[in-house]
Amino acid sequence: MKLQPDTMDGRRRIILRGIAAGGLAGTFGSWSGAARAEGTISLPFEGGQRDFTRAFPQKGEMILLRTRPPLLETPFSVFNQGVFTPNDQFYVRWHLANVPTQIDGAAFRLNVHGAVKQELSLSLTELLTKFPRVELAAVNQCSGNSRGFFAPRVPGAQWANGAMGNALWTGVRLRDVLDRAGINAGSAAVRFHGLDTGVIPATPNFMKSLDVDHARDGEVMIAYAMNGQPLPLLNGFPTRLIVPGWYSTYWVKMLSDIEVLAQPDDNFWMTKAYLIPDTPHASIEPGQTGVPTVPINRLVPRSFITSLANDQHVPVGKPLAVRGIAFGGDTGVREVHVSADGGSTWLPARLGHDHGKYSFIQWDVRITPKRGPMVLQVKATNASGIVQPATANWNPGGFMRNVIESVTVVGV
Ligand SMILES: Nc1nc2c(c(=O)[nH]1)N[C@H]1C(S)=C(S)[C@@H](COP(=O)(O)O)O[C@H]1N2
Ligand SMILES: [Mo]
Repeated sequence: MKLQPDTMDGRRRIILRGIAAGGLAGTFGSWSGAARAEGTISLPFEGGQRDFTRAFPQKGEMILLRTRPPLLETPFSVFNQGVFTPNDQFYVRWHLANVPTQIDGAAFRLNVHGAVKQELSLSLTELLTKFPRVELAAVNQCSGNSRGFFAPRVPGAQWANGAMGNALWTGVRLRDVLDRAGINAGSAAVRFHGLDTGVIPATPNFMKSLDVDHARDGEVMIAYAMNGQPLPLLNGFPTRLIVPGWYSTYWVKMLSDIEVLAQPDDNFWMTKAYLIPDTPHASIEPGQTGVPTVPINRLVPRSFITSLANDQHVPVGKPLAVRGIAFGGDTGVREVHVSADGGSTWLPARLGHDHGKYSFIQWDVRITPKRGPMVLQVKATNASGIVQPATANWNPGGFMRNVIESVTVVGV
Protein backbone atom coordinates (compact mmCIF):
# COMPACT_ATOMS: atom_id res chain seq x y z
CA MET A 1 0.00 0.00 0.00
CA LYS A 2 1.36 3.39 -0.92
CA LEU A 3 -0.59 6.42 0.19
CA GLN A 4 -0.70 9.24 -2.32
CA PRO A 5 -1.00 12.49 -0.36
CA ASP A 6 -2.41 14.47 -3.30
CA THR A 7 -5.22 12.07 -4.25
CA MET A 8 -5.93 11.24 -0.61
CA ASP A 9 -6.29 14.84 0.37
CA GLY A 10 -9.99 15.41 -0.14
CA ARG A 11 -10.98 12.15 1.48
CA ARG A 12 -8.65 12.80 4.36
CA ARG A 13 -10.16 16.23 5.03
CA ILE A 14 -13.55 14.58 5.35
CA ILE A 15 -12.15 11.90 7.66
CA LEU A 16 -10.44 14.49 9.82
CA ARG A 17 -13.58 16.61 10.09
CA GLY A 18 -15.29 13.41 11.18
CA ILE A 19 -12.78 12.90 13.99
CA ALA A 20 -13.30 16.42 15.27
CA ALA A 21 -17.08 16.02 15.15
CA GLY A 22 -16.78 12.98 17.33
CA GLY A 23 -18.58 10.76 14.86
CA LEU A 24 -15.95 8.11 14.54
CA ALA A 25 -15.09 6.91 17.99
CA GLY A 26 -18.14 4.80 18.51
CA THR A 27 -18.92 2.83 21.59
CA PHE A 28 -17.20 -0.46 21.95
CA GLY A 29 -18.63 -1.59 25.22
CA SER A 30 -16.17 -3.74 27.07
CA TRP A 31 -14.01 -6.28 25.30
CA SER A 32 -12.87 -8.07 28.42
CA GLY A 33 -13.90 -11.67 28.21
CA ALA A 34 -14.84 -11.17 24.58
CA ALA A 35 -11.66 -12.69 23.26
CA ARG A 36 -12.97 -15.93 21.79
CA ALA A 37 -10.24 -18.06 20.27
CA GLU A 38 -10.23 -18.24 16.46
CA GLY A 39 -7.45 -20.75 15.94
CA THR A 40 -4.06 -20.98 17.53
CA ILE A 41 -0.43 -20.32 16.69
CA SER A 42 2.75 -21.60 18.23
CA LEU A 43 5.38 -18.88 18.50
CA PRO A 44 8.91 -20.33 18.27
CA PHE A 45 9.84 -20.22 21.96
CA GLU A 46 8.88 -21.98 25.17
CA GLY A 47 5.31 -21.18 26.21
CA GLY A 48 4.60 -19.63 22.81
CA GLN A 49 1.14 -21.17 22.28
CA ARG A 50 -1.33 -18.37 21.55
CA ASP A 51 -4.89 -17.90 20.38
CA PHE A 52 -5.83 -15.79 17.41
CA THR A 53 -8.62 -13.33 18.12
CA ARG A 54 -10.90 -11.04 16.14
CA ALA A 55 -12.82 -9.90 19.19
CA PHE A 56 -11.29 -6.43 19.62
CA PRO A 57 -12.88 -3.27 18.20
CA GLN A 58 -11.45 -2.04 14.88
CA LYS A 59 -9.04 -4.99 14.85
CA GLY A 60 -8.85 -7.89 12.46
CA GLU A 61 -6.99 -11.10 13.20
CA MET A 62 -4.50 -10.57 16.02
CA ILE A 63 -2.43 -12.81 18.29
CA LEU A 64 -3.81 -12.60 21.82
CA LEU A 65 -1.30 -12.18 24.66
CA ARG A 66 -3.67 -10.67 27.21
CA THR A 67 -7.22 -9.37 27.26
CA ARG A 68 -7.21 -6.69 29.94
CA PRO A 69 -5.37 -4.47 29.50
CA PRO A 70 -5.04 -5.63 25.90
CA LEU A 71 -1.82 -6.97 24.46
CA LEU A 72 -2.32 -7.92 20.83
CA GLU A 73 0.49 -8.94 18.50
CA THR A 74 0.60 -8.49 14.74
CA PRO A 75 0.77 -11.85 12.92
CA PHE A 76 4.17 -11.81 11.24
CA SER A 77 2.82 -12.57 7.75
CA VAL A 78 1.26 -9.09 7.75
CA PHE A 79 4.74 -7.59 7.34
CA ASN A 80 5.09 -9.31 3.97
CA GLN A 81 1.99 -7.58 2.64
CA GLY A 82 3.29 -4.03 2.41
CA VAL A 83 5.56 -1.41 3.83
CA PHE A 84 2.76 0.08 5.97
CA THR A 85 1.12 -2.02 8.66
CA PRO A 86 -2.68 -1.91 8.35
CA ASN A 87 -4.46 -0.22 11.23
CA ASP A 88 -6.67 -3.22 11.87
CA GLN A 89 -3.64 -5.47 12.41
CA PHE A 90 -1.36 -2.97 14.12
CA TYR A 91 -0.18 -4.31 17.48
CA VAL A 92 -1.71 -3.06 20.72
CA ARG A 93 -0.09 -2.57 24.09
CA TRP A 94 -1.60 -0.97 27.22
CA HIS A 95 -0.25 -0.97 30.78
CA LEU A 96 -3.28 0.03 32.81
CA ALA A 97 -6.61 -1.77 32.84
CA ASN A 98 -8.98 1.20 32.57
CA VAL A 99 -8.77 2.08 28.92
CA PRO A 100 -11.79 4.15 27.83
CA THR A 101 -14.05 2.23 25.45
CA GLN A 102 -15.74 5.39 24.22
CA ILE A 103 -14.35 8.84 23.52
CA ASP A 104 -16.42 11.77 22.35
CA GLY A 105 -14.26 13.61 19.83
CA ALA A 106 -16.37 16.75 20.17
CA ALA A 107 -15.87 16.96 23.95
CA PHE A 108 -12.20 15.89 23.91
CA ARG A 109 -9.62 18.47 24.99
CA LEU A 110 -5.84 18.34 24.92
CA ASN A 111 -4.58 20.40 27.86
CA VAL A 112 -1.19 22.08 27.98
CA HIS A 113 -0.14 23.43 31.36
CA GLY A 114 2.69 23.69 33.89
CA ALA A 115 5.67 25.95 33.25
CA VAL A 116 4.02 27.83 30.38
CA LYS A 117 3.01 31.43 29.78
CA GLN A 118 -0.46 30.54 28.56
CA GLU A 119 -2.34 27.33 29.40
CA LEU A 120 -4.12 25.74 26.45
CA SER A 121 -7.18 23.53 26.21
CA LEU A 122 -7.36 22.50 22.58
CA SER A 123 -10.32 20.88 20.88
CA LEU A 124 -9.73 18.48 17.99
CA THR A 125 -11.10 21.13 15.64
CA GLU A 126 -8.48 23.56 16.89
CA LEU A 127 -5.71 20.98 16.48
CA LEU A 128 -6.90 20.33 12.94
CA THR A 129 -7.32 23.93 11.88
CA LYS A 130 -5.03 26.16 13.96
CA PHE A 131 -1.73 24.37 13.39
CA PRO A 132 0.16 23.33 10.23
CA ARG A 133 -0.57 19.72 9.33
CA VAL A 134 2.46 17.42 9.02
CA GLU A 135 2.92 13.81 7.90
CA LEU A 136 5.63 11.31 8.64
CA ALA A 137 6.16 7.60 8.10
CA ALA A 138 7.61 6.07 11.26
CA VAL A 139 8.09 2.72 12.94
CA ASN A 140 6.33 2.22 16.26
CA GLN A 141 8.18 -0.53 18.10
CA CYS A 142 7.68 -1.66 21.69
CA SER A 143 10.83 -1.72 23.81
CA GLY A 144 10.08 -5.36 24.54
CA ASN A 145 9.40 -6.48 20.99
CA SER A 146 10.84 -10.02 20.60
CA ARG A 147 11.19 -10.46 24.38
CA GLY A 148 9.95 -14.05 24.09
CA PHE A 149 13.28 -14.96 22.45
CA PHE A 150 15.40 -13.83 25.41
CA ALA A 151 17.53 -16.62 26.87
CA PRO A 152 17.55 -16.96 29.79
CA ARG A 153 13.91 -15.91 29.80
CA VAL A 154 12.81 -12.64 31.39
CA PRO A 155 9.44 -11.54 32.77
CA GLY A 156 7.12 -9.27 30.79
CA ALA A 157 4.94 -9.62 27.71
CA GLN A 158 6.30 -12.58 25.75
CA TRP A 159 6.17 -10.99 22.31
CA ALA A 160 7.56 -12.63 19.20
CA ASN A 161 8.57 -10.11 16.49
CA GLY A 162 5.13 -8.56 15.98
CA ALA A 163 5.17 -5.77 18.58
CA MET A 164 6.14 -3.31 15.88
CA GLY A 165 4.49 -1.60 12.95
CA ASN A 166 5.01 1.14 10.41
CA ALA A 167 2.44 3.82 9.68
CA LEU A 168 2.04 7.15 7.98
CA TRP A 169 1.16 9.52 10.82
CA THR A 170 -0.72 12.77 10.31
CA GLY A 171 -0.96 15.50 12.90
CA VAL A 172 0.74 18.61 14.19
CA ARG A 173 4.22 19.38 15.44
CA LEU A 174 4.50 19.20 19.20
CA ARG A 175 6.78 22.26 18.90
CA ASP A 176 4.00 24.34 17.35
CA VAL A 177 1.66 23.49 20.22
CA LEU A 178 4.31 24.14 22.87
CA ASP A 179 5.26 27.43 21.26
CA ARG A 180 1.61 28.50 21.30
CA ALA A 181 1.66 27.95 25.07
CA GLY A 182 5.13 29.47 25.47
CA ILE A 183 7.52 27.37 27.56
CA ASN A 184 9.09 29.21 30.51
CA ALA A 185 12.84 29.71 30.17
CA GLY A 186 14.87 27.10 32.00
CA SER A 187 12.18 24.38 31.90
CA ALA A 188 13.57 20.84 31.93
CA ALA A 189 11.06 18.41 30.49
CA VAL A 190 7.66 17.93 28.93
CA ARG A 191 5.46 15.20 30.36
CA PHE A 192 2.64 13.42 28.54
CA HIS A 193 -0.26 11.37 29.70
CA GLY A 194 -3.44 9.93 28.31
CA LEU A 195 -6.96 8.97 29.34
CA ASP A 196 -6.15 5.47 30.64
CA THR A 197 -5.92 4.85 34.40
CA GLY A 198 -5.26 2.01 36.79
CA VAL A 199 -7.99 0.06 38.50
CA ILE A 200 -6.96 1.27 41.95
CA PRO A 201 -6.08 4.93 42.58
CA ALA A 202 -2.64 3.98 43.92
CA THR A 203 -1.52 2.79 40.47
CA PRO A 204 0.77 5.48 39.04
CA ASN A 205 -0.70 7.02 35.88
CA PHE A 206 1.19 6.07 32.74
CA MET A 207 3.25 9.22 32.07
CA LYS A 208 6.36 9.69 29.95
CA SER A 209 8.57 12.72 29.43
CA LEU A 210 10.97 14.13 26.90
CA ASP A 211 13.64 16.78 27.47
CA VAL A 212 12.44 20.19 26.35
CA ASP A 213 14.89 20.27 23.44
CA HIS A 214 13.71 16.90 22.18
CA ALA A 215 10.07 17.90 22.59
CA ARG A 216 10.78 21.03 20.52
CA ASP A 217 12.87 19.35 17.80
CA GLY A 218 10.14 19.80 15.18
CA GLU A 219 9.92 16.05 14.52
CA VAL A 220 7.94 14.92 17.57
CA MET A 221 4.28 14.99 16.56
CA ILE A 222 0.83 14.89 18.02
CA ALA A 223 -0.88 12.55 15.55
CA TYR A 224 -4.62 12.36 14.94
CA ALA A 225 -4.50 10.01 11.97
CA MET A 226 -2.71 6.83 11.04
CA ASN A 227 -2.49 5.58 7.45
CA GLY A 228 -5.06 8.19 6.44
CA GLN A 229 -7.67 7.16 8.99
CA PRO A 230 -8.49 8.23 12.52
CA LEU A 231 -6.40 6.32 15.06
CA PRO A 232 -8.09 3.10 16.11
CA LEU A 233 -9.28 3.44 19.69
CA LEU A 234 -6.77 0.86 20.89
CA ASN A 235 -3.93 2.70 19.14
CA GLY A 236 -4.77 5.92 20.92
CA PHE A 237 -7.85 7.66 19.48
CA PRO A 238 -8.11 10.61 19.17
CA THR A 239 -4.47 11.80 19.55
CA ARG A 240 -1.15 10.21 20.35
CA LEU A 241 2.43 11.30 20.59
CA ILE A 242 4.82 10.20 17.82
CA VAL A 243 8.48 10.24 18.81
CA PRO A 244 10.26 9.29 15.59
CA GLY A 245 13.25 7.02 16.07
CA TRP A 246 12.45 6.32 19.75
CA TYR A 247 10.88 3.29 21.39
CA SER A 248 7.13 3.39 21.57
CA THR A 249 6.93 3.65 25.34
CA TYR A 250 7.19 7.42 24.72
CA TRP A 251 4.39 7.40 22.13
CA VAL A 252 1.67 8.21 24.67
CA LYS A 253 -1.80 7.23 23.43
CA MET A 254 -5.14 8.99 24.01
CA LEU A 255 -2.90 11.96 24.77
CA SER A 256 -4.92 14.45 26.79
CA ASP A 257 -2.39 16.16 29.02
CA ILE A 258 0.93 17.88 28.35
CA GLU A 259 2.73 19.36 31.33
CA VAL A 260 5.89 21.43 31.08
CA LEU A 261 8.10 20.67 34.07
CA ALA A 262 10.63 23.02 35.65
CA GLN A 263 12.58 19.99 36.94
CA PRO A 264 13.41 16.61 35.36
CA ASP A 265 10.55 14.14 35.67
CA ASP A 266 10.86 11.77 38.64
CA ASN A 267 7.62 9.84 38.04
CA PHE A 268 7.61 6.04 38.28
CA TRP A 269 7.46 5.42 34.53
CA MET A 270 10.59 7.52 33.93
CA THR A 271 12.76 6.57 36.90
CA LYS A 272 11.74 2.97 37.75
CA ALA A 273 10.35 1.43 34.59
CA TYR A 274 11.86 1.17 31.11
CA LEU A 275 15.45 1.48 32.29
CA ILE A 276 18.20 -0.18 30.28
CA PRO A 277 21.80 -0.97 31.24
CA ASP A 278 24.06 1.85 30.12
CA THR A 279 26.23 -0.62 28.19
CA PRO A 280 26.78 -1.44 24.49
CA HIS A 281 23.55 -2.96 23.07
CA ALA A 282 22.00 -2.46 26.54
CA SER A 283 23.49 -5.88 27.23
CA ILE A 284 24.76 -7.44 30.46
CA GLU A 285 25.54 -10.96 31.66
CA PRO A 286 22.56 -12.65 33.31
CA GLY A 287 22.96 -12.10 37.05
CA GLN A 288 25.35 -9.17 36.66
CA THR A 289 24.55 -6.42 39.19
CA GLY A 290 25.55 -2.85 39.91
CA VAL A 291 25.33 -1.73 36.28
CA PRO A 292 24.27 1.91 35.80
CA THR A 293 20.98 2.34 33.97
CA VAL A 294 19.42 5.01 31.75
CA PRO A 295 15.88 5.45 30.43
CA ILE A 296 15.39 3.54 27.18
CA ASN A 297 15.62 5.86 24.20
CA ARG A 298 16.60 5.47 20.55
CA LEU A 299 15.64 2.59 18.29
CA VAL A 300 18.40 0.44 16.84
CA PRO A 301 18.43 -1.10 13.34
CA ARG A 302 16.58 -4.33 12.59
CA SER A 303 15.72 -6.38 9.53
CA PHE A 304 13.52 -9.38 8.85
CA ILE A 305 12.88 -11.87 6.10
CA THR A 306 9.12 -11.78 5.53
CA SER A 307 8.59 -13.87 2.39
CA LEU A 308 9.75 -17.20 3.81
CA ALA A 309 8.86 -19.08 6.97
CA ASN A 310 10.99 -21.52 8.94
CA ASP A 311 11.04 -25.04 7.46
CA GLN A 312 9.47 -23.85 4.23
CA HIS A 313 10.42 -25.99 1.22
CA VAL A 314 12.03 -24.15 -1.69
CA PRO A 315 12.89 -25.59 -5.12
CA VAL A 316 16.60 -26.44 -5.59
CA GLY A 317 18.59 -24.78 -8.37
CA LYS A 318 16.00 -22.15 -9.30
CA PRO A 319 16.50 -18.47 -8.43
CA LEU A 320 14.35 -17.59 -5.46
CA ALA A 321 13.29 -14.04 -4.58
CA VAL A 322 13.72 -13.39 -0.87
CA ARG A 323 11.98 -10.32 0.49
CA GLY A 324 11.70 -8.49 3.75
CA ILE A 325 11.66 -5.26 5.67
CA ALA A 326 14.28 -3.26 7.54
CA PHE A 327 14.45 -0.11 9.57
CA GLY A 328 17.43 1.94 10.66
CA GLY A 329 16.17 2.97 14.10
CA ASP A 330 16.94 6.60 14.80
CA THR A 331 18.13 7.14 11.22
CA GLY A 332 17.62 5.60 7.79
CA VAL A 333 18.76 2.27 6.37
CA ARG A 334 22.00 2.48 4.40
CA GLU A 335 22.28 -1.17 3.32
CA VAL A 336 20.73 -4.57 3.83
CA HIS A 337 22.71 -7.78 3.30
CA VAL A 338 21.62 -11.40 3.13
CA SER A 339 23.73 -14.48 3.76
CA ALA A 340 22.86 -18.01 2.68
CA ASP A 341 26.02 -19.64 4.06
CA GLY A 342 25.97 -19.00 7.77
CA GLY A 343 27.41 -15.49 7.51
CA SER A 344 30.60 -16.19 5.51
CA THR A 345 29.45 -14.18 2.53
CA TRP A 346 26.82 -11.46 2.31
CA LEU A 347 24.86 -10.37 -0.75
CA PRO A 348 23.68 -6.76 -0.96
CA ALA A 349 19.90 -6.55 -1.16
CA ARG A 350 18.01 -4.15 -3.40
CA LEU A 351 16.18 -1.51 -1.39
CA GLY A 352 12.60 -0.52 -2.21
CA HIS A 353 10.97 2.90 -2.20
CA ASP A 354 12.26 5.22 0.51
CA HIS A 355 9.37 6.47 2.65
CA GLY A 356 11.71 8.45 4.91
CA LYS A 357 14.35 7.59 7.44
CA TYR A 358 12.01 6.47 10.23
CA SER A 359 9.97 4.12 8.03
CA PHE A 360 10.26 0.44 7.23
CA ILE A 361 11.95 -0.04 3.90
CA GLN A 362 11.33 -3.13 1.80
CA TRP A 363 14.26 -5.07 0.36
CA ASP A 364 14.73 -8.09 -1.90
CA VAL A 365 17.50 -10.35 -3.09
CA ARG A 366 17.78 -13.43 -5.30
CA ILE A 367 19.41 -16.63 -4.13
CA THR A 368 19.65 -20.10 -5.65
CA PRO A 369 18.81 -22.76 -3.05
CA LYS A 370 20.92 -25.91 -2.68
CA ARG A 371 19.52 -29.21 -1.46
CA GLY A 372 18.83 -29.53 2.26
CA PRO A 373 18.47 -27.07 5.10
CA MET A 374 19.68 -23.56 4.39
CA VAL A 375 19.99 -20.79 6.97
CA LEU A 376 19.19 -17.38 5.54
CA GLN A 377 20.33 -14.40 7.58
CA VAL A 378 19.59 -10.71 7.08
CA LYS A 379 21.37 -7.68 8.52
CA ALA A 380 20.78 -3.97 8.21
CA THR A 381 23.35 -1.18 8.44
CA ASN A 382 21.91 2.21 9.26
CA ALA A 383 22.96 5.60 7.94
CA SER A 384 25.21 6.11 10.98
CA GLY A 385 27.06 2.89 10.12
CA ILE A 386 25.52 0.91 13.00
CA VAL A 387 25.17 -2.78 12.05
CA GLN A 388 22.98 -5.39 13.71
CA PRO A 389 25.02 -7.58 16.08
CA ALA A 390 25.65 -11.28 15.43
CA THR A 391 24.91 -12.25 19.03
CA ALA A 392 21.76 -11.45 20.93
CA ASN A 393 21.82 -8.91 23.73
CA TRP A 394 20.46 -9.72 27.19
CA ASN A 395 19.04 -7.56 29.93
CA PRO A 396 16.45 -8.29 32.63
CA GLY A 397 13.82 -6.07 30.98
CA GLY A 398 13.93 -7.98 27.70
CA PHE A 399 14.55 -4.71 25.85
CA MET A 400 16.10 -3.71 22.52
CA ARG A 401 16.63 -7.05 20.85
CA ASN A 402 18.19 -6.47 17.42
CA VAL A 403 20.35 -9.51 16.73
CA ILE A 404 20.73 -10.62 13.08
CA GLU A 405 17.64 -12.72 12.37
CA SER A 406 17.54 -15.92 10.38
CA VAL A 407 15.05 -18.21 8.66
CA THR A 408 15.87 -21.83 7.90
CA VAL A 409 14.38 -23.13 4.65
CA VAL A 410 14.78 -26.55 3.05
CA GLY A 411 15.90 -26.94 -0.56
CA VAL A 412 13.98 -29.81 -2.19
N1 LIG B 1 -1.72 6.15 27.28
C1 LIG B 1 -0.84 5.15 27.06
N2 LIG B 1 0.02 5.27 26.06
C2 LIG B 1 0.90 4.30 25.79
C3 LIG B 1 0.97 3.14 26.59
C4 LIG B 1 0.04 3.02 27.66
O1 LIG B 1 0.03 2.05 28.41
N3 LIG B 1 -0.85 4.05 27.86
N4 LIG B 1 1.92 2.18 26.32
C5 LIG B 1 3.08 2.57 25.52
C6 LIG B 1 3.84 1.43 25.04
S1 LIG B 1 4.92 0.70 26.13
C7 LIG B 1 3.75 0.99 23.74
S2 LIG B 1 4.69 -0.30 23.20
C8 LIG B 1 2.88 1.68 22.77
C9 LIG B 1 2.06 0.73 21.95
O2 LIG B 1 1.40 1.43 20.93
P1 LIG B 1 0.25 0.72 20.12
O3 LIG B 1 -0.66 0.03 21.08
O4 LIG B 1 -0.43 1.79 19.33
O5 LIG B 1 0.92 -0.24 19.19
O6 LIG B 1 2.02 2.61 23.40
C10 LIG B 1 2.66 3.43 24.34
N5 LIG B 1 1.75 4.46 24.74
MO1 LIG C 1 6.08 -0.97 24.94
